[in-house]
Amino acid sequence: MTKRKLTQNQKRRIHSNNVKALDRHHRRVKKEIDWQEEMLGDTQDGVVVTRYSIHADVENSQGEIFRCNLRRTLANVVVGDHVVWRRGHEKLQGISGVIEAIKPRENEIARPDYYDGLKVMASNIDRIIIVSSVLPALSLNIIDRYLVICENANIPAVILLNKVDLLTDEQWREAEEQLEIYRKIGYETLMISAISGKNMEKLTALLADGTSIFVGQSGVGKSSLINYILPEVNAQTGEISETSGLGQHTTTSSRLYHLPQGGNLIDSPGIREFGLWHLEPAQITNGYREFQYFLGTCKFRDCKHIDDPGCALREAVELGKIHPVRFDNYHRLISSREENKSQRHFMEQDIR
Ligand SMILES: Nc1nc2c(ncn2[C@@H]2O[C@H](COP(=O)(O)OP(=O)(O)O)[C@@H](O)[C@H]2O)c(=O)[nH]1
Ligand SMILES: [Mg+2]
Ligand SMILES: [Zn+2]
Repeated sequence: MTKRKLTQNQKRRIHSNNVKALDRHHRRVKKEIDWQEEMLGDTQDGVVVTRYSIHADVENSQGEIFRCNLRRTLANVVVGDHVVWRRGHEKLQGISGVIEAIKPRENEIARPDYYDGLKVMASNIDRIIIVSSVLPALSLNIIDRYLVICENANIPAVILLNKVDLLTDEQWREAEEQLEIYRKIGYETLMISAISGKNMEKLTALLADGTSIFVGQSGVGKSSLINYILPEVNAQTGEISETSGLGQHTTTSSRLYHLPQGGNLIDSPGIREFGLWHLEPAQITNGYREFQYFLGTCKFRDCKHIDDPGCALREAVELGKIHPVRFDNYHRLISSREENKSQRHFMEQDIR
């Protein structure tokens, strides 16, 4: 008998059928409540503060939290979602109500899932905090990759440089110069230390407004920062990685925390280190905010912005209007994308 090779699509389909069958099984075993009209009160507004596999905790306008079932017809409900829900007249099997609808999202953050394509992880985010550090060495290339994601998701980004307690005066000045590249194009930056507490009051002030989320490579200090800000979260520090490159899930749920000084922090181990998904070249170009002014003024409409004659971006670099490091990183990002047509490779390739 010859072994038949499954195509990627067939594998995905099999996986997805499996997941659906398991889901039906869980619902039967758990005797999921069939909420009927007469068992429920009026619809009301709420915010999803924790998402578990089959439930979600919803907070009402008084700050009370109710564990809810999700209507089967609902798309993926995520932390940060504004929802319409109904409270049951009685609590049944520990469940207080049911989520009926998700309100339109202002934005969402997704990460690549090997089987399901892009998986939304959280929504309605006011700011993504990109954590980088001086150890492993500060990489502007990685910062740029995260910025491309933030720009495409239309979420403001703040760049943190952590572990500055390890810098000599000389190194401090060099790091400041590198961050200056980003300040010049309008990003907020902050040099901090989760160990010495340097500038942590500036970070907490920043977080006091709106909903924030931390992202960044493994080892940069995200868990340490979360523990500093919210000791009760007790995030594991120093671990190798919370997700595998294949987008496997951890059992830890995503959660929205209210900070003592105001503001919210969404902690989702699954997105702290989310991979870099397969972006189209146009999206990568859109991810460079200072390029936008010059785009469309290149001599050739199909300018690749490499060595094309009359390239407006290159001219802007020569005139000092675009930083050469950003332009180089842009080309690296475009070419690494071309070398790795398959999403899996793109996600796993060297981001160091
Ligand atoms: N020197 C120094 N080390 C830090 C700082 N923040 C975190 N670390 C260390 O860096 C390592 C990785 O930190 P962790 O919070 O687990 O990083 P994560 O992978 O981004 O969550 C741990 O050994 C931390 O103790 C800092 O500000 N200064
Ligand atoms: Mg961590
Ligand atoms: Zn061009």
